Amino acid sequence: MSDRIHTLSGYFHEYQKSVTEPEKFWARIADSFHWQKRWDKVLEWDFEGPDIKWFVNAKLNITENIFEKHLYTLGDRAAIIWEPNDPNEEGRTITYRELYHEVCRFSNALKAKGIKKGDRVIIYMPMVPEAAVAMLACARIGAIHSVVFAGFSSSALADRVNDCGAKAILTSDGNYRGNKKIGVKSVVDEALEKSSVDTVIVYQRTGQEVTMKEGRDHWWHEVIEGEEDTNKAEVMDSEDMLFILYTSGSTGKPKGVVHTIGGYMVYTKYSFENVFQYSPGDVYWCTADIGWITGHSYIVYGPLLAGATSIMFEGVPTYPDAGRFWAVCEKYKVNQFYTAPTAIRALQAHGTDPIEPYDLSSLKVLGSVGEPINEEAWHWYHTHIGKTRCPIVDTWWQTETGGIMVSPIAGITPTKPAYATLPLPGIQLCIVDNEGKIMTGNSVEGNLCICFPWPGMLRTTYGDHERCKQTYFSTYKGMYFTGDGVKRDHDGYYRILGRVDDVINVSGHRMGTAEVENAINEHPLVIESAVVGYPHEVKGQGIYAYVISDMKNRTEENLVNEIKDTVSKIIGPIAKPDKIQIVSGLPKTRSGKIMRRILRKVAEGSLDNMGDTSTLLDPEVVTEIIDGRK
Ligand code: 6R9
Repeated sequence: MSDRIHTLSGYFHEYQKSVTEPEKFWARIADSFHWQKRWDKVLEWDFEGPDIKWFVNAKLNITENIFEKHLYTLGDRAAIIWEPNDPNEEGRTITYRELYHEVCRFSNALKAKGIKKGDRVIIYMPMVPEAAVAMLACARIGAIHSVVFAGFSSSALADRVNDCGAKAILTSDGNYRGNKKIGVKSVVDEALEKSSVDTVIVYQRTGQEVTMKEGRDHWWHEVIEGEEDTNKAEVMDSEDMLFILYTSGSTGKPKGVVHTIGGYMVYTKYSFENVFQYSPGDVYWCTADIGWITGHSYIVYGPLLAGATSIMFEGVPTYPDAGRFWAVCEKYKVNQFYTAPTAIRALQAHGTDPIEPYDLSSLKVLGSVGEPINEEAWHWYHTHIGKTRCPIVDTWWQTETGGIMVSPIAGITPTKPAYATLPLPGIQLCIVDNEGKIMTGNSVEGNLCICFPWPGMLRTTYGDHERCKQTYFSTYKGMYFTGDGVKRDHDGYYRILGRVDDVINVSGHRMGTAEVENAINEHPLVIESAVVGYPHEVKGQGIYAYVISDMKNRTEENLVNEIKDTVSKIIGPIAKPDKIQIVSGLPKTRSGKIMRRILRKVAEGSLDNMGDTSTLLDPEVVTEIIDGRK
């Protein structure tokens, strides 16, 4: 625990050291891990390539740092506490020792099915402990996992299977969510009509009927039968891939962000312990899904590397009622609670009655992640959940950054509503204007970049290094560009202002407008579409789609519903547009570029000043669009 920051001056001191002597700083942090062979060099980097290596030539296995390292001291401590969707179903507590044996047993089963170091394995599973077992079993044998959120459609799943050339899919029969029972294996079956893998392993969760294809599909409980519950972890290089996680960008299909082992391990544990001020024995709960980076870094890897007790929740915040989160906090005496602003706003709408019955006195730290938290939600969270006692850590980071980048250190950094405050040690931020000029001093606003490597950063985008270079390292030379706008106020505090590119953030889920447009265009009657985000009370941003379509003999209502279904089928229900406006044309410049600025203004309802529309091919369209606004 020597790497824990305890005071504000301690934070500034550590930050200073991390900037003046980054290699020495990270070598010190990395020293507390178990390496089979130490590194020859801490860091090699070039942002042009990009080519980034941390802990060069070091050998390790990340799971030895979770298990072997903890077994003697923490073997009987709960690693995962699982809370099922239905509060009347019994939960499960899995100790470090039990988890170790489960991971070994399952990794032996994977090996027996021919899966080996370097193979890609898709995990398409609900929030059950076996999903974490699956991730760690891959890491144990050196297979590269790629978790796909179980709410994605079969076609989104097939795209990912194909893109990474997966050899196996780990899945479940079904999934419980609120009062719904959802088919999961059936989605995999559909995806495998458009892609193929050698092996599918199915965990039985709901007991619903599924079709099993002879030779390809196996039951989880059958493959682990008779397997040893110990093994020797595969020796991995620090820069071997740990996982691929697909995320949306402003163009094209989602890209596979690649994280490698050594740096990710060091960064997730360090950031977890410091940001949340985790103390041994604390019970920590992050409500994210493991399909997102937050679940990877702060349900599974960060907490387990720190020997923490991490709660995994299968359900939703409003089932059976809007008090569920607080019931779970009381039940397990949660100390650190980490959720998304969209969940806070959704619960805020139910008032404070659902909170009343519960004792929340165990809470010490509240966290927020995924999107900017508005001041109203911040105050509600602070007052009604934290009883003004608990610091809020508003953590800004991304799939690409691997771990938290800008955040208060709980209880140490003075907070300010809606501000992510200050960078963690090792994180060198800069704000640049649209020409790429670095803006120095305080009270400035611009594009957020990072100008020095940190251990948790992405290394490439799977199968397409050029795309990684273009997307992140080319907009501003010599810097990683985040895609976010930011303000540094008079105190030097950072406030994230949201995306400056064509990425929208719906309920904390990242979506590319182009990706949604492509899905809409799959409807046979759609001629063209344009998608923008607009402010939404609960979701943060909603999806507004303008669609040019041949109605044939459908009513508008039918067409709109069909389009929504199409998007659901192609991406998943989370990408369904909130509003669809059928239009006869889109505002385009003479060069054929859609003027999104205008579409955004109409969607948000700021209709008085459309700006300069003189370059439009057909200015009439704007009037039509305003008149037909949804
Ligand atoms: C961890 C995660 C990344 C994008 C990011 C930004 C937004 C995340 C935020 C935040 C303001 C915060 N974002 N945390 N904006 N304040 N505390 O969410 O990763 O799914 O890749 O999304 O989310 O716009 O660029 P990811």
